[in-house]
Amino acid sequence: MADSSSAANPPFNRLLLTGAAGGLGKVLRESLRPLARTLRLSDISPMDPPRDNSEEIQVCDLADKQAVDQLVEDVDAIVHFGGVSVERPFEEILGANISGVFHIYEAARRHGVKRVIFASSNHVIGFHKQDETLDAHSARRPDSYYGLSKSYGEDVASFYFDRYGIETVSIRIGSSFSEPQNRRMLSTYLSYDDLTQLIERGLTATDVGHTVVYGVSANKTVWWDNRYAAHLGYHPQDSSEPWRAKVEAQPAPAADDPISVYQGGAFVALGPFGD
Ligand code: NAI
Ligand code: 15L
Repeated sequence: MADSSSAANPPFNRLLLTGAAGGLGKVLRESLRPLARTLRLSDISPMDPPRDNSEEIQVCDLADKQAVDQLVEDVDAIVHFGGVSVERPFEEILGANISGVFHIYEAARRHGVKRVIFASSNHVIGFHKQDETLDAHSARRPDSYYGLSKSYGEDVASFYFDRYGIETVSIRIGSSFSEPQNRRMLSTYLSYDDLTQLIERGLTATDVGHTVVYGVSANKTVWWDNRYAAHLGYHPQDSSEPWRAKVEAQPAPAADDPISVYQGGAFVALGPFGD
């Protein structure tokens, strides 16, 4: 694979980014540009028009198997960030996240795509308490239907590697926003630049098989140990510390509030829906 730092000779011809209309998708639309001659951008929601011929826009519902199959045609790698990103009734999660991730891998198999970056989530392990340190081999404890869907996505990634040799880096993203919004996020914060570095390493490192990595910056307090993902060469450059004083000026939540107790914070107490 070519040197990924060279914009003139990017490592990929065509890279697919799903979830391109979302919060992270808009950031990645800019920051992943050096990695491919063409970025194919997709979402169920409208997106800004292509800026030039280095971008392709394709509206697609991940729940539609045939549409996803067409979406994946002629791409070299997939950065799969589309889907429901918060806790919702199971039926909403089912189409976008559960059928959606299956459709992405089936299309990857059919079209010979060999590398996927999967936006997994800390909510796969959200029922662990905040005084525990986890690594990629720690038991999963999903905290929501949403967390269950991401856990399923990791299993799909593992299966498609074992069965078909499609490699995936599943990034258990902590909290990736412009800044940490509360005390919990002082531990879970992932800067946009560190997310971009992690995706770039995930796309270009060799022999990743199915690697699970926690998507977190070099925060002062972290709950996650990335020893089993050392081969990616991910070295976070940022930290939540510049926002600590601002965050700690907020009223402190009660010590027994889920946001103070569980790694997944408030997600552990959402639902049930509709009854
Ligand atoms: P977001 O909600 O802003 O973006 C998700 C995008 O997926 C939206 O633009 C939405 O229209 C699209 N989408 C939803 N259902 C779809 C469907 N059926 N077909 C096609 N597209 C569909 O979320 P955000 O924050 O940008 O997150 C991106 C990804 O990263 C998500 O998969 C999320 O679960 C994951 N993630 C994000 C974290 C964060 O801190 N921002 C933390 C952990 C995981
Ligand atoms: C996620 O998985 C969500 O997509 C995001 O909106 C945040 O809630 C984040 O986790 C978090 O745990 O802070």
